[in-house]
Amino acid sequence: MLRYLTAGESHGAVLTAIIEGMPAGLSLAGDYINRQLARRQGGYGRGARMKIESDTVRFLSGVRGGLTLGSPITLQVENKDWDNWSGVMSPEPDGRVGERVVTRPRPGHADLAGAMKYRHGDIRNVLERSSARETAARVAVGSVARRLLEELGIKIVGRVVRIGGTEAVAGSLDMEELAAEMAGSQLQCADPDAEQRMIAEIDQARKAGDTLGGIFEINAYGVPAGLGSYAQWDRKLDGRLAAAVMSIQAVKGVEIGLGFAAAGQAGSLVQDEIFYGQDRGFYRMTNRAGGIEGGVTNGEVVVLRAAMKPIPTLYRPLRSIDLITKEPVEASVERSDICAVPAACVIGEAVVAWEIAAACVEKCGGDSLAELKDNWHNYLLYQRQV
Ligand code: EPS
Repeated sequence: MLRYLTAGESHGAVLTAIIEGMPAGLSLAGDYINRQLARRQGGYGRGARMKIESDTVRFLSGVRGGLTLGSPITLQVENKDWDNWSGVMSPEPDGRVGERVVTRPRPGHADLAGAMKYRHGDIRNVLERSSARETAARVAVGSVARRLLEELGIKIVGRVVRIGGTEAVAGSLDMEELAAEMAGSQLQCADPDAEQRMIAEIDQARKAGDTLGGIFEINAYGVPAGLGSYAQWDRKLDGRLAAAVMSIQAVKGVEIGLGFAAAGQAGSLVQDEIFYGQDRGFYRMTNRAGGIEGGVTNGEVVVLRAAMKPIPTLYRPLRSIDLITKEPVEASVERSDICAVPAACVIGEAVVAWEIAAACVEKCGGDSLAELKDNWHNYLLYQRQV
């Protein structure tokens, strides 16, 4: 079983993740993870914090000589901003925690709900962990999963399909074409015309003291039929993918395949008819199911879309109530991004990679990569024979 936990505050010393269950013998280099971390930091519309950080990973356990050991892997990403926050965020009782106290909750953030839950009088105790800074750790973890999936011939590609009021044209689902169309994009968008309009919208939002959300799509290529299970609710892969993506900060909706659009169509128009060819086995001419039927992959590309709401920290703040005085106030203004949909798309890739890697390990087991690959190979052979 693959599992992981992350820890770390946004302005704390470091972010940490511990991964357990990764097979031994997987080649893993810091640079490979750093490339994904850099992708997450980019995207037009990010704020000043990203000029301070240059996220790089350090392995503290579980990797030796460039190969995983099969023991727990500890990943660490330093917060460069710690230099500016070591007093305010000090774990010691004689630190400066009385400074930069936040008492004006931002509507839409975890601020008020979190303070009520944990009985905090300083919202900083909430926002430091609810912040999307935590996703740097999840991208590092997802990169390890992505490396494992490469060994099994599975690739994960995300793209931004909407920012604010601008929608990208549907475009190709072919992996190579999609990657080529996105090369050089500042928004991980495969439609250059739409991208120009998206950038203009972000500029407008910045001027207006507002923020923008959007929709990103994650495609998983090379996934064989039979991952996940219909047999129990918590083994259904669509449910696990939806939970993983929904848990990304500011995501408010997830759909797989036709998703919400299927609800309004006739049953004959939303399924994928079944065909068979000697060379390719069972296949479909359409992919309305988004590659998953009954919680199980069906051999088609897994296609998932997520809606991200606009970031709740606004430079032109909304009305709120002070946590302590209970007086009407304007919500606090923290430094923030204008639009982080491209970053969320990279995070989406990471969490989808993790769930699919976990399903692969469940299907084919393996304490070592060699054993996993043997079992995987046999399973693929069987698939072609049926
Ligand atoms: C965030 C606020 C900003 C973002 C941050 C998420 O941070 P700060 O308050 O330090 O300027 O930059 O995102 C990251 C640091 C990151 O790495 O993605 C928030 O309030 O959630």
